[in-house]
Amino acid sequence: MGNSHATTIATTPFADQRPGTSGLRKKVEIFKQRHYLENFIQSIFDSLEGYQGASFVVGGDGRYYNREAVQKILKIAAANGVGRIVVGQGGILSTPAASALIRSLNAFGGIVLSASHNPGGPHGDFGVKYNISNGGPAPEKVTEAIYRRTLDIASYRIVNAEDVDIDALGESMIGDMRVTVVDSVANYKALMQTLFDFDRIRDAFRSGLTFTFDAMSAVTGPYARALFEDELGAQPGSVINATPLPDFGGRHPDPNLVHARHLYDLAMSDGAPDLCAASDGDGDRNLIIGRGRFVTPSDSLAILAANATIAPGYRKGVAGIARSMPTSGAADRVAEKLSVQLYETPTGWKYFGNLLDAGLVTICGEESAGAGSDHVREKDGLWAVLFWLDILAARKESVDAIVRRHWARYGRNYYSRHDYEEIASDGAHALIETLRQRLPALRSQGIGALEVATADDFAYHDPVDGSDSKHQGLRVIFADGSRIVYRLSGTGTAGATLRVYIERYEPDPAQQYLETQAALADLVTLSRELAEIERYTQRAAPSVIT
Ligand code: VG1
Ligand code: CO
Repeated sequence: MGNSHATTIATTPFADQRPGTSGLRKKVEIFKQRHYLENFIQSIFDSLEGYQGASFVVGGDGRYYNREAVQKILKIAAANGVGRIVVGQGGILSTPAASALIRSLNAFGGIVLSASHNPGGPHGDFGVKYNISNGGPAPEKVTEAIYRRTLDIASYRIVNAEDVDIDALGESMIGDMRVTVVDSVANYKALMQTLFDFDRIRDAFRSGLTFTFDAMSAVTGPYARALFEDELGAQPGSVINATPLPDFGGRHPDPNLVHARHLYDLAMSDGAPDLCAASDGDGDRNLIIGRGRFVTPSDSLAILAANATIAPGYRKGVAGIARSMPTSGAADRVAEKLSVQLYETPTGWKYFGNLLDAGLVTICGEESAGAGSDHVREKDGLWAVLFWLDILAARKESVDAIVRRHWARYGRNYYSRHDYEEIASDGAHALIETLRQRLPALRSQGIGALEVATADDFAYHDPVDGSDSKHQGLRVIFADGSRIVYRLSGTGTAGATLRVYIERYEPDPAQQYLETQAALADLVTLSRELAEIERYTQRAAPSVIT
């Protein structure tokens, strides 16, 4: 077979939206439209230079349409002159495992199929993300080029060939392109073994550490079984919902206090495991709940950074810490104590890539249940869980004790995010626009008796490549360090989602044990009044509070 089998198919531009924070996410029905996926994949190749003959990685979270999409991508890649594609068995690769594989193989890039924590199934969401050679999400200049191409694409190329068997490990050819099907877990597992003390964690399990990991019927099931049960000796059955299902069993694979409520209830119950954890659809998020103690993602980031040298992979210490702007300032206090730089970036993992590549930061994270390090260029759910297990094994203290000590030492950042989902897009944009206009007045006059230290529309200047990203969220920072941040989601697929992030710092240990919403009540009320949320969204209360 050769490229003689490739045909060029006429098509028309289809783009109605820029790819968001994490690639292109749409309803399955849209992706299944004639030429839709094909157009997007061709637009990716059209935006790249010098990839002919090179290797790419392809895999996804196993959701509905994953397998069909893999086959189409293989045929389009072959027709575009790609040299080799490495596919996870069955089309399965978690987002961090795909990132790791791109790096291990020195691949040109990778295509990751996922809509992350969004629901799956025929009526759910699908997504495509392009990752570059460092293993991370494509930076804005690349996603922008892809988007521009989708506006004027006129044809795509595809090889006429039989589907490739992606379930059997091994090599085959499609046109002139080599296809290698690899074990989805092996490379990732080997990487984790270089970072954490597996013997120590094994001993902890042997000595009775109890653990429940919920894979939420999504991609981490096979990874979690291989790592926690087979390799580390956690009790069989510690990993629940371990089989990836195309519709995630009809649930949202979103490890938060709403969609993983059962895990929270388990952690708060009598006889709860020492650690309860979960990951999302594509395996890049993490949820950490100790017995009787939920750990906010912002606190988790800070605690991992503060304890980093416990893990063999970070024994030399951290070069710097990065967090997304809406993430709480807990990590800032740790960076200060460690005398390392803290970088504040816009929301979305792609902004961490340059900092990691340049060696400026070792650990980074987001309030949205994402944490990771320079081992890959994506956030990594199982990495965070292994890190916690290693810390628990080393410190031989409970999650609760570790968190309390952390607060006593660094202070507590009370933190909550209020989401108003699926609101009308016009109203959402009007709210942001109106508030943006009012920021200068807030800055100079304050709000009632409250002194405003900063009120701005967050902009980021990348210290590595010098690029600027504007309009990354409105923030109102008060003189005492409390903050209210407003931004619109870039990952939703229906209407708009307004996210409101609320934070208050409490240095006094005697005041660190209030219920979170109670501790933030005044700021929550203020957040609604300030932006006239009800008026613009027709909602008196948020749909999700995390
Ligand atoms: C959300 C989170 C953001 C995260 C992004 C992708 O984006 O807020 O922190 O990076 O999802 O995560 P947004 O624009 O909806 O707020 V994932 O697990 O969906 O790749
Ligand atoms: Co995800």
